[in-house]
Amino acid sequence: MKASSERYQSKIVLALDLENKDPQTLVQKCEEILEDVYGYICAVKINRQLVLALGLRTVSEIVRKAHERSLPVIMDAKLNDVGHTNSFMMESYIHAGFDAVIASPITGWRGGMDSVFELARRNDKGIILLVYMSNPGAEQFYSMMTGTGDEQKPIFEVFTQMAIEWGADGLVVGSTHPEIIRRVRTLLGPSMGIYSPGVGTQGGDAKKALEFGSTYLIVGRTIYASTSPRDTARELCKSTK
Ligand code: O7M
Repeated sequence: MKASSERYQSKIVLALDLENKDPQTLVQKCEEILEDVYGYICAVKINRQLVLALGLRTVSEIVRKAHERSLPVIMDAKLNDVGHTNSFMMESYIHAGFDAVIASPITGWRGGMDSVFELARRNDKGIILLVYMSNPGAEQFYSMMTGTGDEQKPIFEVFTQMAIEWGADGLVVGSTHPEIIRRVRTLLGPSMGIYSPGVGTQGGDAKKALEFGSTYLIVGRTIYASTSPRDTARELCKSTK
């Protein structure tokens, strides 16, 4: 991610969340948008909705197209099941060529995240953990206090601690919660990447997120649903260098 971000002078991860009932049109649109914003993004994120619509084999072709442009591709699987099914999903995503997979630390380590990290390490892939979501209701759970007495802290701080202990490669914190980004950055130190979705359409401020500690911005509709995705990506890229 660091090399790609430097190469393209961009902090933007394109969320490729396009929809179309016709699979062939959908693939074509994905490739068109990749071509259009090429040069202004540093990575691509693919959601489960695209895998549902196209199947993993076709999605792996899109991954290959992104790789041809030297762009890393992240699978937003939000993995959160028990070990053996997590392993199966992880193996499938690795086989499809993804460079990193997003998982949720909510399972805990033993029989949950342990196999995910083990597979990632063995195959030289990254794991990015979901620490605080961008939606307005995220506070209900992610800010919930846990522990007793002096040990009390919000769940997102526990997740941040887990990410450090487990050796995660990055964290997701919504751009719509800049104060949380600041707190997570303080706990993390400077080295681990914070990926922040929710820029633009969901109300998140790109510059503020970066100023408060984010490393990368995950951006979907603001770019691909704009009248000129290329111009929008270029402007966002330039204004957040
Ligand atoms: O820019 P948008 O709003 O069109 O899309 C945002 C993308 O970020 C979309 O792909 C979501 O799945 C993702 N996302 C969130 O919007 N909020 C979150 O809290 C977390 C994610 C995400 O990427 O999770 C890993």
